[in-house]
Amino acid sequence: MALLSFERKYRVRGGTLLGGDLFDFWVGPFYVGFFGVTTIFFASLGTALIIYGAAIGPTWNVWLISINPPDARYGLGLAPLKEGGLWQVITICAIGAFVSWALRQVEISRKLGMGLHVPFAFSFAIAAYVTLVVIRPVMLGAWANGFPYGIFSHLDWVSNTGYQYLNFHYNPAHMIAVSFFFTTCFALALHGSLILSAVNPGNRGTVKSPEYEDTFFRDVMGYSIGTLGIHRLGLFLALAAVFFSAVCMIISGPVWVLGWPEWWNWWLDLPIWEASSGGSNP
Ligand code: UQ2
Repeated sequence: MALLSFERKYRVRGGTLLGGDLFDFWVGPFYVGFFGVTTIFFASLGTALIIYGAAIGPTWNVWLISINPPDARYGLGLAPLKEGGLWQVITICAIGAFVSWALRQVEISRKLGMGLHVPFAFSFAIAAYVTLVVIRPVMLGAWANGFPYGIFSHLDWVSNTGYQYLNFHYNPAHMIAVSFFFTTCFALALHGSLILSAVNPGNRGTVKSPEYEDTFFRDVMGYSIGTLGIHRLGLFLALAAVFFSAVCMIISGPVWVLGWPEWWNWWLDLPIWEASSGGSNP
């Protein structure tokens, strides 16, 4: 409130995608907008249905509560509410809330005259979720392949789905995703520590400018990626990690149904070995 009394210039009208001026207002610090309303709607309905699902379930133990997808015999059809239908409606609510949130980010970005990098980045997270609960189940022919909404149950799903392919660490896209996750951590550790070293240089030290940051890395390794560059790199690394995570799940089942260690037999099956061994499939 105090902030907004002298920063009114940030509360400009317009930039909306839908609803025009109708929802173009704030409630306290929050921008509402058409997609603020739809976010509240989907999130509230989804949460209420999760609580209802817990109420008709066997436990109130928060670790064990689980809203499960339908049995495989329902295929890609609608299931009765108490037999996976709840999971289906909750999934629709979740996607509705996530997409509404992304579109609300778009409206706010447009309002402020900023790029759409934040909703673009968030859309990768949404796509990863949709990959697991819609795209992969549809490709496999049953909603049963979605993951259950529960704390322990979703962990069990991850473990079971992994062991279904014997050793998931042999999944090539999983390898790439993990490498991007590690590199993301590496880049953020470099960046976070560099910024703090420049801005918080110790007792009576003076705050250092970006030229010092460049100089540090030029002295260390002959190269600085730059203040804008490190953020481009960070965004790329994080989104690549999420993207290859989705790829590693899409190829598990729809593309490759055996154990992932076996996938590497393509190497032994190369025709160049034929004269000496005949490969793994003689
Ligand atoms: C940098 C720079 C920053 C940074 C960091 C670097 C001034 C404030 C961390 C150093 C990063 C490099 C050299 C890229 C490393 C590559 C990978 C794949 C991790 O130069 O410019 O800005 O924060």
